[in-house]
Amino acid sequence: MNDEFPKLPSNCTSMLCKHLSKEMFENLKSKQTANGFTLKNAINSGVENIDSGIGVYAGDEESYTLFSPLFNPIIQEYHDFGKNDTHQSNMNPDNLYAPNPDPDKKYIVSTRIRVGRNINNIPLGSAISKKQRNKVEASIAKALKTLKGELKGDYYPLFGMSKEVQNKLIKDHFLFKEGDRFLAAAGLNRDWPEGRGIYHNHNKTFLVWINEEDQLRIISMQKGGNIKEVFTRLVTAIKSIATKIDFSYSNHLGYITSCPTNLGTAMRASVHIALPKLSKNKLMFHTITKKHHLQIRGVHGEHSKTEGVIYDISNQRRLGVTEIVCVQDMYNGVVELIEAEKKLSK
Ligand code: ADP
Ligand code: DAR
Repeated sequence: MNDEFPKLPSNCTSMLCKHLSKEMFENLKSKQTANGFTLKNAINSGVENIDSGIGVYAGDEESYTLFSPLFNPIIQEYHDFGKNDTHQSNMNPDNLYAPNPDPDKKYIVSTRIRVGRNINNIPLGSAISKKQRNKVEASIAKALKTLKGELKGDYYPLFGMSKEVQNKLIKDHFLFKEGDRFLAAAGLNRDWPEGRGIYHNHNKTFLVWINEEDQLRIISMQKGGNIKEVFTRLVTAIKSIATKIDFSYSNHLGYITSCPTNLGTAMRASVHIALPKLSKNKLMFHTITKKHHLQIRGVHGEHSKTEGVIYDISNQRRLGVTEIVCVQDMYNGVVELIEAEKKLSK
């Protein structure tokens, strides 16, 4: 991409296209962060992928202040969070009301709650060097090896992993997919697969992705709808890992992440849920998900298509709300979706 304002087609609906003006581009294009990250680096994913929803990534915490004329309106629009707002964290499971909404296992196939984390004072994935990324991998893997009890497990580097093992882990929803074009255009896939990998316990209810979109994705997941059990396991793991690794955090933006949609709690709490009747009543379906600030994804993650009548339903809000609110948003929405599904089945 050259020094000129990027060619963004009129049908581009990303937040980048909506908020990047020619004047803003001219004012910011010659600036760079201490890690050499530029505006052009930050917007390249949205320029190359005009079907992006957002289209921007940060290369370090400084990106969010240096390029704030672009990031602030995107953060405001996505999270309803202003430039002078502060973020609060609350991960106390006692504050979560979430008795299993599907004890008969008729609707919820599985529950997964994840957070993104990055190491303080290290560039994010879009600006990190190969040497830094390999050091990040080694330090996180070393910290994970100290985990005990249910969290005890092993680290499996992507480098050297057989395609058969890798593809099975992806198919079974445990491992990130490969070759994501949005991440690639953001510089997040450089030197792939070196420095990337997955840690998991014996029964794969606790997993950690290393150096995908963020330096850590800490994940708790299991079959069924025991959302509180999944959340409690995740919080226990986060607290244990935090004794070994200093996470990048600010009072304004919470946990710092590559994508602005993950700032704050960096938490996505999701269920895979079968909704055969609601799938035919889109208005009712989307009215309920909108009311509870929920997002609908396909069962193979972001940008994937829904398979049959099973949907990935998760919280949309991550910044300016606590971790409890993220999970409560998802829980309350799932309760209402199940009620609506039951009514439509009568
Ligand atoms: P992320 O949640 O990390 O932002 P994705 O939406 O791409 O990333 O999902 C990553 C993987 O996690 C995908 O394989 C997806 O199918 C799986 N996944 C997400 N939610 C659930 C769930 N509730 N149960 C099982 N797998 C899930
Ligand atoms: N490809 C980006 C994704 C934005 C939100 N999802 C993340 N960060 N995984 C887009 O702009 O669509």
